[in-house]
Amino acid sequence: MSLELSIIIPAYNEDERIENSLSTILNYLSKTGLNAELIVVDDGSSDKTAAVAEDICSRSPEIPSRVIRYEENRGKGFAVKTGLMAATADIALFSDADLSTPIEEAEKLIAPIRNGEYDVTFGSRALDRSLIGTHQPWRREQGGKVFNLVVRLMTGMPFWDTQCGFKAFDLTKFRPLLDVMKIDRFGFDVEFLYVANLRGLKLKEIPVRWDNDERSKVSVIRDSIRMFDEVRQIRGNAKKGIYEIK
Ligand SMILES: Nc1nc2c(ncn2[C@@H]2O[C@H](COP(=O)(O)OP(=O)(O)O)[C@@H](O)[C@H]2O)c(=O)[nH]1
Ligand SMILES: [Mg+2]
Repeated sequence: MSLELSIIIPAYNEDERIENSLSTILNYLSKTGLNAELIVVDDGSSDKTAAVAEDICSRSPEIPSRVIRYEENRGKGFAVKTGLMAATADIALFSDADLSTPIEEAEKLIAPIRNGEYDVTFGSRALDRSLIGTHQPWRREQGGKVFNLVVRLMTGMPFWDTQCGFKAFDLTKFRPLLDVMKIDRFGFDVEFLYVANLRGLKLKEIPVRWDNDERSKVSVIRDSIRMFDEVRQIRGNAKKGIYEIK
């Protein structure tokens, strides 16, 4: 039977959280019979992330899995792109390593791609707030709203939450676009959606559950400044025509 799905987990210093998350995903795959591979991308962690991931994966030899590791921390965007390039199924899903969106929500994103309705589907915490169990800290939540407003104004995209760490792709259509992607850190989601939209792919923002894990790796000040700068770069690149088909 051919592979239906590649699940990609970008991971930076996740040796505390990843064991539980990977076990949950592997159990979900066994239970549902979904024919998927699991790809963990260790983004230059200084802890035991890769070793822990390899150990958990080796306990489920019936499920194809791989841990990709590089030495230098390059950012979540770089990690996700590395995973998408390595994926061998036609549909890929990436998820944050803490499974703040439970893996059971995967079907909501995958089904519309499988049936050809959409090419990129992405989780949203803005469309149905009743699905949020544990909220992000107030400061992060407000920051997220401001960020999304800026994204709407600067890119003209009609979405309410570009940053949820749960997104799926029809790789037959999305993989060729990876060549023009420039953003390696947390602004990469905006670039993904911007370029996909520009190139005529069909995008759908889908409400998903979210139970925030407080052990965030995001530094509010440093990463927010970088993210706004990355959105500015995306706009600059768009004006220069970098994202157009050559
Ligand atoms: N902070 C951070 N996360 C990274 C990086 N590279 C990959 N990641 C992964 O990106 C995801 C970010 O999740 P998390 O820290 O929980 O962010 P939050 O839930 O938005 O606060 C996790 O899966 C991280 O392991 C990086 O350079 N920095
Ligand atoms: Mg998190």
